[in-house]
Amino acid sequence: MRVEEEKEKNGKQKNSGKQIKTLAVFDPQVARAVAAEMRRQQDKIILIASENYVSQAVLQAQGSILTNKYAEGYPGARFYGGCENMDVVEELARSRAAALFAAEHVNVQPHAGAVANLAVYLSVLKPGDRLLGMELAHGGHLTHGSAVNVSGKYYQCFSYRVDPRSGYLDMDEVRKVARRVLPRLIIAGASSYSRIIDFAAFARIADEVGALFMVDMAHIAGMVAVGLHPSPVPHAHFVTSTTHKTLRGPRGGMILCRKDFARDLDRAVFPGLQGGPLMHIIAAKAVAFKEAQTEDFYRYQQNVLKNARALAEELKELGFNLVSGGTDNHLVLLDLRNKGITGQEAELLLDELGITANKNAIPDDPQNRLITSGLRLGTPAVTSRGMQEPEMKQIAALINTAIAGRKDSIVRTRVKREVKKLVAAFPVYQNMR
Ligand code: DSN
Repeated sequence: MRVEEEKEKNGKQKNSGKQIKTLAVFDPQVARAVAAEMRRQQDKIILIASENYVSQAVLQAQGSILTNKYAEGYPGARFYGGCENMDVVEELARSRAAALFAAEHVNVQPHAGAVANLAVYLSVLKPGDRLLGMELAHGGHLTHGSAVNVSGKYYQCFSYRVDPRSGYLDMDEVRKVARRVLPRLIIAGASSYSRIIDFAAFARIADEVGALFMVDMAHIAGMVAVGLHPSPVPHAHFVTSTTHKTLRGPRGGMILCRKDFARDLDRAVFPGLQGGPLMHIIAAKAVAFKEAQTEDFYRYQQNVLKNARALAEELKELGFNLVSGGTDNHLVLLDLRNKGITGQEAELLLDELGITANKNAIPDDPQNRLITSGLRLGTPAVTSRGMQEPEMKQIAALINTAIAGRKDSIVRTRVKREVKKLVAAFPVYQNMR
């Protein structure tokens, strides 16, 4: 044992006569960056609504030798020999996701959420067809028809917006736009919308105008998995998601769809858009789906929601304006205009003090999208490290103090110190180097 440890320390192991060098020995530059990132993730309060900390089991699967295997095709129908173990892994991922979300068909191969969305478009749209999604500047996503994205270049894209006064989606307005545009595909789903989306109402509108209906549930997938957010699956022809946000799996995408669309959808993913699937990531997805079936995961999602409400309430008490006035999910969107600071300034200031969040456009933002008037905050990551409502209140107070006292170096030092104390009490990846 001691000898093994010694070898490991030297970063060298003997294997069939070949010397295997660890990352630290072979590439200290990359190793140092990874170690520094580990410290950053430990030492900062991460409030980026789309980020999380995966479990060691997910990390292990993701870092496994499955990365060595080509497995183009699908279980039972591969283009390479030696895929028997890949079939096991992909079947596990597919069947677990199907059970978790009560889906008729699942494709776990998309490398990312963006690819998942594009695969749906490729499977049911022709170039030039009309697509209707939520406006990016009102909380939608780049891949839902933004002019700078392939979706906006290959299809005719239209968008609906939130009500500027309430900050809520107005389904009468969505219906009006849909009736005017007559899209082939309607997309619901957002990256900075803090309210429940009425998927049934969207489905009725899609039905009325003869459109297909897709939901991108990337942000809310974890809550949907445990039934703490209404599921889009019964209402939509397609549901896409990433697996790394509230779902707390590896970085990647997936698609759920109805049986009738399965064949074309699978073909759109492979060979339409991708070649070999990332089997190590698919293994990690399988692990994450298993985790999502546990009681612990249910409690985790409950806490994500409780924490977001506590953060929102406390920030309101402290005089912050919240777009839509609050939250029903894992995120809060602050309108910073009454605080005399832009989103960009707030992001930089807070990160310097140890709180990481992202600047974000608010509906009809007077600032451009690199500056913005908003800040998006989310609770998935801090909840994964065990923080609860008292800590959310503390974080709200730290944000307030930092912004109010940003010109005072004594205040800034005090905030930094308190952040340090807080993160030290909630370690991440203990005992890992
Ligand atoms: N970039 C992600 C987010 O932060 O919401 C969405 O893809």
